[in-house]
Amino acid sequence: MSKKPFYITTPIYYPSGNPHIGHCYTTVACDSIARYKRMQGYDVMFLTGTDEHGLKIEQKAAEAGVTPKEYVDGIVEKFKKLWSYMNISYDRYIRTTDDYHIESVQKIFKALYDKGYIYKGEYSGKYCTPCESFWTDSQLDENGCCPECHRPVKYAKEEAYFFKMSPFADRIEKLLTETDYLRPKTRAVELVNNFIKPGLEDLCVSRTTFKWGVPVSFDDKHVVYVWIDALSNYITALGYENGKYNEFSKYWPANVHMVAKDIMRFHAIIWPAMLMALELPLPEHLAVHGWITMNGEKMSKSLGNVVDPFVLGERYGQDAIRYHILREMALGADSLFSNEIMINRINSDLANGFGNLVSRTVAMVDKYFGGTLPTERKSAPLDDEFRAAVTGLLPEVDKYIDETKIKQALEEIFKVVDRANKYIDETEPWKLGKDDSQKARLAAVLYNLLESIRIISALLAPFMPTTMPKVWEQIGASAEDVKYENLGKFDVLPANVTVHKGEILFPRIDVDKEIDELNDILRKNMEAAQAKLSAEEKGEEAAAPIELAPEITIDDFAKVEIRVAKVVACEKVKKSDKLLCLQLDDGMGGRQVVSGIAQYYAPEDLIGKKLQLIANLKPVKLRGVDSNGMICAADTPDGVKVIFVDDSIPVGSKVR
Ligand code: ME8
Repeated sequence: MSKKPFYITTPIYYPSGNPHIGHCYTTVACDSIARYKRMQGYDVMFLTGTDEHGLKIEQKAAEAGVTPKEYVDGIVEKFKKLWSYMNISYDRYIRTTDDYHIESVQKIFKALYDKGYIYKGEYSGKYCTPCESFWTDSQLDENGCCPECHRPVKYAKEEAYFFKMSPFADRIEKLLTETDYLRPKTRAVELVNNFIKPGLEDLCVSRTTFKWGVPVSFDDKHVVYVWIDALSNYITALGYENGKYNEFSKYWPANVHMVAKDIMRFHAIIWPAMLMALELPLPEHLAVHGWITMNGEKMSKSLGNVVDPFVLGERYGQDAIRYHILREMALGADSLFSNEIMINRINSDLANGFGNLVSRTVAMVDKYFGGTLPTERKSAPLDDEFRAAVTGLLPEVDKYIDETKIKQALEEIFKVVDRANKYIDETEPWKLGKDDSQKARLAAVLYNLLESIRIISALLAPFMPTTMPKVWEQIGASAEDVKYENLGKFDVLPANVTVHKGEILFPRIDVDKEIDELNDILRKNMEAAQAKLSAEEKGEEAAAPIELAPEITIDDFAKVEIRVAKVVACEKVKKSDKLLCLQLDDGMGGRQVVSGIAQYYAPEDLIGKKLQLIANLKPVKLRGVDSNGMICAADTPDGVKVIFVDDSIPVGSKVR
């Protein structure tokens, strides 16, 4: 019998800056579960995407001098590039600017209005523009600022549509406290006490103060405000109320929505309320994880404390990064990002633990049997316990994946890695290898080890999809051997299996050297990100890092003769858009200079002005016109600007 399809989603991310390790966590976690479920034979739909509307995007685009769509297009490319780099196997990528999504959102909004769940009212409160959130006074931080990004909030008031939440309060409370919807369930208490018990407040679902959003179809002064637009993505992406896809009945309700705690409330209360109002089935699970934190705060673009996944991936490989973030984060809790923890984890689990198990085993098959195991094998009582430990792994990992507890799944797998390394110590194959009468025993030990590696690597493949096929190559496992059906039993590899020594899977990292280097790189990246942020806040372009030309001596500089000169005549060079021909009084009888500044100055802007002339530059012809020297100008973000000098400085004066 074929299995029920499996549907898993990440949040749709704001394309308001470069994606960082924090975004990677949810996406890599969902990817691993999606891959695991595919391995189990499920028909999987793994959805991710971007949440592209809102005031923040509109403002950023205006600052960058592009349309909001042009702005988000650029960043969406960066997200997609990162997902491809991190081997994210999403099946669908939704953008809330996609026409089909807009069509569905308009219909959903209208349906909720027609059913009487949406009504028109007025909104007032403290508003944080960068976070696009209204906050109550008690939610503000100790300085009266936004509790999320700690920037100032302002009082705001506007006509708006509201979504009536109260009719769903009882059902939502039951959903959170009596079912397995919310994971971890311990978080239900805070939701019930903070939001449901005091009386569910109606939700503001439209805005009139900006335009970059889905227009309300029956009142075009309003655009749909973030949550109805954003949350609907989980169903519009399947074709709900649009003709683009026809998979709603196949995949809905979702099995797992995974999000971080900052958007738990929206997914635990508002999303179920919306679905109840639309009379749609509810998703099975909402898995809420904590934040990847750095220096005590959530890693986030708006705090500038972000770590670039490309920098880490280039140094340690994508799989090591995937493993590290998955292994550190327990469902519901935060996890601290630190280079030390990451490097130690990679060394202990991947280089010394699993990598070493594979390389030692393959090397021993090579050394003692020329790469191919003999079929004659001799078991020992110890083997049974070892085999049981390895074959017992599959149901454990299955269980943790079904509970969306990835950290625990990996912990179980690595317990068996440790068990296998211990089996090597217990059986001492190097001693068996010295004794010809022990060849059959040695073959049995090595075969058991290869079998354990086959099972472990197949179970690790959803988490580290690039490295595991290399392991299969090394241990001589075929695609069939690592199929899910073969992971609960031994004796699957051919009795006379042949191994192939290969590259080191996870090179050991020199901790002291690497930590200094990496801290330095990450610090520089973060400083650049923070400088860019404060420049953006001031509405400026971020300054590119300045790279100086190689050092020169004073004697080198003395070779350059800079003199003050006055422009006495100026005209455009014929058939050139770029060149102006200047006649200069240089205090030495006059000269002609051609300069590439026609795009920035009209001839009359220059006549009568004094400037700096490189007077001893070798003459050249530009577009057939003689040029004797060069005038000094600066490259600025607004184009080239000539360095004019004070009129009181006589022509011919030397500049030094
Ligand atoms: O909230 N640690 O988008 P967003 C762990 N568009 N996860 C992190 C993280 C961190 N430091 N930083 C971000 C939005 N994330 C809305 C969602 S859904 C209908 C709309 C992850 O770009 C985490 O999954 O702010 C969080 O929930 C998500 O990014 C929010 O990303």
